[in-house]
Amino acid sequence: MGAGENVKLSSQQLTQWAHAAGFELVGFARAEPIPPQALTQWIEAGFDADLDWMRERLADRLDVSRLVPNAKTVIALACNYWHTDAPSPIARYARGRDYHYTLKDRLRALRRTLREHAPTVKDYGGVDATALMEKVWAARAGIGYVGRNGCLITEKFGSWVLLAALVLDVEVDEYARGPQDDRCGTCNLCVSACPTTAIVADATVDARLCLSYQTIENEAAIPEPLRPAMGDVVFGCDICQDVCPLNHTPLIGGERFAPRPVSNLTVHQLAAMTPAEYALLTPGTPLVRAKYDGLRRNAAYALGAARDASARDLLQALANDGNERVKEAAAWALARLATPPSSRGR
Ligand code: B12
Ligand code: SF4
Ligand code: SF4
Repeated sequence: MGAGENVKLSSQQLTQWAHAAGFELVGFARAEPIPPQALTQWIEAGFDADLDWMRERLADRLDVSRLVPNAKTVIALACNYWHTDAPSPIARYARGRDYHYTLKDRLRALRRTLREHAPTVKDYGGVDATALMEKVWAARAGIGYVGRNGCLITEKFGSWVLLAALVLDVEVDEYARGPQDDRCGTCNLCVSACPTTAIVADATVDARLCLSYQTIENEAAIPEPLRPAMGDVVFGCDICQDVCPLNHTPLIGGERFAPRPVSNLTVHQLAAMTPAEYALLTPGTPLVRAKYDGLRRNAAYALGAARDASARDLLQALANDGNERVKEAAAWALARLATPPSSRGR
């Protein structure tokens, strides 16, 4: 079985295997090229900030047959990760074990079963930092649609899903007819709630303005105009998902997404974290991407954004920190404590 042979895999069988591997949602799309403008316009506008790897494999992203010769099918896969409404300055996806591990484990299990039954099938799969446009494949495979807030929204779990995709060089017997119906309608709640106006058009997020990018990816100082929006945001941002009415009946996700103790820390506690606490609380979570100093830098900005006067002593200590980024953030926060909010409340 595989390229060249006219054999089709059963989508029902593959769905069962994917469910057994731990994926809640499964869909099938034909591996047709993606219209380039879905990605090139975004990059040309500079919305990719300094995510250079988005440009580097542009051609592969748009045509999966460059990844798997004679690619016929893309299986889109999703896991529900929602757990709790308890407030935390850490975005939901990052409160537990790093989802990359969980989804990769599940993908490995699915591939293992596939190989047992169809050993000659060639595949390419991955989670997040691969050359696959996961939201486009999820939409094409009928798992949901890309909402105005730029997230893939599903009927069952809202947008509280994380995605993976697997390209095969064999057809399946049934494909989705395309994205689910757009249910955003005239709603604009995400656009008005975004504190930095990062949703610049329908389904289009300018990463440069997005607090998710700024708090996770940007190692340099966060641009000054964005800092006042960081009051409750230290790592990642869920604001445009929290306000979404399609997210208001969430279901609890699997144990492997359960929040860990680090998600109970307040902004103040995150800013005051010692290296020993960091070493105890963050390994295995996505927070390690920001590293110790990145988390404290973000938390210092957040204290300043909230004009938290009770943090003055802590900020004064951080303003003498050994790390330049933490120092700069603490100095900005202290200066902000000394200035009253403007008439716009910032
Ligand atoms: C770059 C990136 C970011 C950037 C840009 C965000 C964005 N909206 O694209 C930044 C750093 C800001 C970011 C933030 C977040 N991210 Co992110 N990110 C990615 C990444 C690596 C690439 C996405 C991408 O290519 N964007 C570029 C744009 C141009 O492509 P696009 O998003 O697909 O959008 C176009 C198409 O969808 C097209 N379109 C719409 N419908 C259809 C239908 C069809 C058929 C076609 C052809 C096209 C099409 O219209 C859009 C505009 O042109 C993906 C992983 C991956 N490999 O795909 C994760 C991913 C999108 N991120 C994810 C998550 C969880 C987040 C955050 C929620 C994290 C957080 N809590 O802080 C935020 C959400 C911010 C937001 N409102 O979008 C999840 C999203 C899950 C979901 N339910 O959507 C992904 C899929 C990772 C994963 N494996 O689960 N992210
Ligand atoms: S994640 Fe936050 S900053 Fe980014 S678009 Fe959504 S609300 Fe705006
Ligand atoms: S908040 Fe409203 S407009 Fe935004 S994604 Fe949800 S339904 Fe769509």
